[in-house]
Amino acid sequence: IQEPQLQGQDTGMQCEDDRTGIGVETLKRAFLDNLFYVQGKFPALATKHDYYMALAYTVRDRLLQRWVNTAAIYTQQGSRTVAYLSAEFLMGPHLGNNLINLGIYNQVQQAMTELKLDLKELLAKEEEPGLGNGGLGRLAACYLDSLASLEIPTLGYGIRYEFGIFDQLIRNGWQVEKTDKWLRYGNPWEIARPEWAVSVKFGGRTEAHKNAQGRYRVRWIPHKVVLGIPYDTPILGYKVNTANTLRLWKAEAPESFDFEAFNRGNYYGAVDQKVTSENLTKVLYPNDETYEGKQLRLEQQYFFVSCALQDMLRIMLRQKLPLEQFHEKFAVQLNDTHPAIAVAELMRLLLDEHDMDWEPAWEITQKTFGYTNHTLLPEALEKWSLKLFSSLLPRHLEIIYEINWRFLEQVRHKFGTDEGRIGRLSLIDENDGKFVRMAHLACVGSHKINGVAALHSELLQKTTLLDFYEFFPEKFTNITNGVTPRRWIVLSNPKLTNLITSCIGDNWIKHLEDVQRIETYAEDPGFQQEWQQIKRENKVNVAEILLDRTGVKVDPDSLFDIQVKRIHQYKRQHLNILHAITLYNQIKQNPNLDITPRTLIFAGKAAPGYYIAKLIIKLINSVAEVVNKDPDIGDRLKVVFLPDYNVKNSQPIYPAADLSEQISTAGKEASGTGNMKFAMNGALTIGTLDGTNIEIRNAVGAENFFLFGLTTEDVGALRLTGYRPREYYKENPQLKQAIDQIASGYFSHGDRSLFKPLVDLLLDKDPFMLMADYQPYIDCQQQVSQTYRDRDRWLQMSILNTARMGKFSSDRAIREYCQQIWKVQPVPVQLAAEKTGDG
Ligand code: GPW
Repeated sequence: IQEPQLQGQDTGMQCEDDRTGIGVETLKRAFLDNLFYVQGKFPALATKHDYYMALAYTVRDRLLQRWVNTAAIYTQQGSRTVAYLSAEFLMGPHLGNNLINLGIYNQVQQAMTELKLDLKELLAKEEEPGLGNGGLGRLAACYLDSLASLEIPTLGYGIRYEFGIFDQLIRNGWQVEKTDKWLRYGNPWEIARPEWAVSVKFGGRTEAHKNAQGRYRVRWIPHKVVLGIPYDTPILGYKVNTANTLRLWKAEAPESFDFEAFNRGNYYGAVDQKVTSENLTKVLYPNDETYEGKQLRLEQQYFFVSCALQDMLRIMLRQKLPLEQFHEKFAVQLNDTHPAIAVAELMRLLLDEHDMDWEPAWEITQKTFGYTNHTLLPEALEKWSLKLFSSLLPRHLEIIYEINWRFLEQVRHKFGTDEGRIGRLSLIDENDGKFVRMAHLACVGSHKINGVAALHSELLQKTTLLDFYEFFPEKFTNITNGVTPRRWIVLSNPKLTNLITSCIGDNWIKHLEDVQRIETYAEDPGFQQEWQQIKRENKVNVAEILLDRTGVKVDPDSLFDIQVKRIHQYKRQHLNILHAITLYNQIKQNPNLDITPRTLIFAGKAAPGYYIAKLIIKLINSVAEVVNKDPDIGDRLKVVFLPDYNVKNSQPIYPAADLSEQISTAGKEASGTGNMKFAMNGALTIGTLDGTNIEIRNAVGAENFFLFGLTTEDVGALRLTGYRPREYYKENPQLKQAIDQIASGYFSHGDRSLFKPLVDLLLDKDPFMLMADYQPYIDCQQQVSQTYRDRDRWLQMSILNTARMGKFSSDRAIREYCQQIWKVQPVPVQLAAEKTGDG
């Protein structure tokens, strides 16, 4: 895909180093060498997985020089560094991405071909590190790619879950969860750094003592201690030498003398302790946007945050920087409230472990943190019961009380004694039991608070965080999300990449605004023809995947209408399925109906405990079963649920879409990022005025976007005036028929009870207003079908969508974070060979 650029020409001479050279002959030799010396195999005995590992190590060797150099330069220069704290990093497979960013995809492909191997097959062997649930974790991964590509010194800090997000199977139409054993065959991308292990305390009590100056200090006597072991993964930027670090922490039992003494003669007791400690980082909580108040989850959050902050302090001490400069050395970003305990932990470290006084410690803390909010959904706002919190983190609770007391004093000073306001702002929720409000802690402890789309940031200021906005408006800002074009165009859609590059060169890969330049071809018949051809080939590819994984045969010439994302009521997959049923009924009522043939593709996981979401999956599969086998329907409509949606499985999907479903209830989807991946790959969007849909529509032009549905204001007004979903059902025959069929067992072999909970919910409460949005959605889909028949118009719209998506590169988002929040500059990295000019 790209030319080699950094060094190395394959001259056929033996001048290249086996660990760094990127000529085809060198790559082949290095690959076979790794097969022998790392996997201990010769080709006759090697499995596909052995070959994958040998290739991964060959690529890793080429990363290492950049990684080591990057670290050396950051250390030498004492560079200001971004620390991105996130409970989730949904990285996706590393191999393909590293080949792209190294600029050696083509050479490696050729090397493998010459060895009679298929690079695609080897890429497919990589177990994906699924250390995230969905959008939030994937955003962190896109941001690491952009940070490295923009040469910004960065450490990503998180948890090395032994089991990531579960694998999804579909059995009899239901979701079944299977453990994700991603580390089973080893992970060639990480290096353990046990020499930088840290201890993390839990539970116990605190006591006062006096320091050397005779001032009161607090000592924490914990109930247990757990070791954190860092595992580092290099994150290479696109065609730069910067390789930053993703540092994930694994919990282990400490083997201290005390511990052994305590367990003397009790071997089983000692092993039991070990098991309990290591449980901490066993598994990712699979809930997306609902918090669950579980002790282990709070332990995970505190564990990785404490490891990260202690690691930063270690780096400062090693670089001989005074701790008063903490906020100058590090800009720490909180990815939602999952790491918000960092505010109290940094205070504790500075006060208790480094003997600082409150005022300077608090100033440093506030200047250090930025907080990104990712949701307005009340069920996602984390709050921990005081009982749990105090038993696990007694010292942090004391610190939070002190922060709160001082903060509320300031509030009283500014607004007078307004008890209502004080109650709303307090870090402690006392409405119904007592809780620590993590978003409040994050707001008070940060110098900047941002939402992730224009609408979301506005709503934050007007609703969820209104009181905080009134108190410190200058802290609030918006940074609209973005996604990396390296993974989501170059790697996922090589054909489109080549077409674009052949027209305008490859600068757009680093500067996505440049892709605008294909606009001049939007009506060019030759270009349109190629555009269409590529889309068709990408659809054929997905058709093969669907046949292979589901047994359903779909027509690549039908309109591919795709909704892939976590299953959630607010995302309204069930509104989409109501459209499927409506189309089905229209064909059944008029068997000769000349409708635009469609393939409806769904994919996504439901949280294992989210009953209605799982029922929606069952409904999709039940409708699919009836529709797909009905001879009256034929190729005019197919419904498919692709199991086990993850980063790897999603990469072929975006390039194959004609229509992107972004149909959340207005005001509920903070941003959305799948919407960007689709539009960049030339899909048109059908969507509500929600999250980033609004900004995508503004960018691509209203005439190139299918808009429908209630606005956020409409939603609020309708709720206030009394929303009666059943009225819509009664008055709309198409809607009534669809709901009645679901209720009557039409899709469930006559079983009337199966979908009753869902039907009742829609008719009685309909919290996400599907009934109100149904007809506008159906009408808009009719528009889509009409437009699709005008091939030239559709192609023009598709090209313009890709051309106008420049704003939605994560590079743009990261530049904004750097300027507005982090105040951090690029630090270019040169390789020794480049410096001496002999490379
Ligand atoms: F609830 N998001 C997510 F805000 O994927 F924490 N998981 C989550 O737990 C949360 C948010 C949380 C998503 C938003 O739903 C999506 O709209 C947004 O695009 C994405 O985060 C990245 O900002």
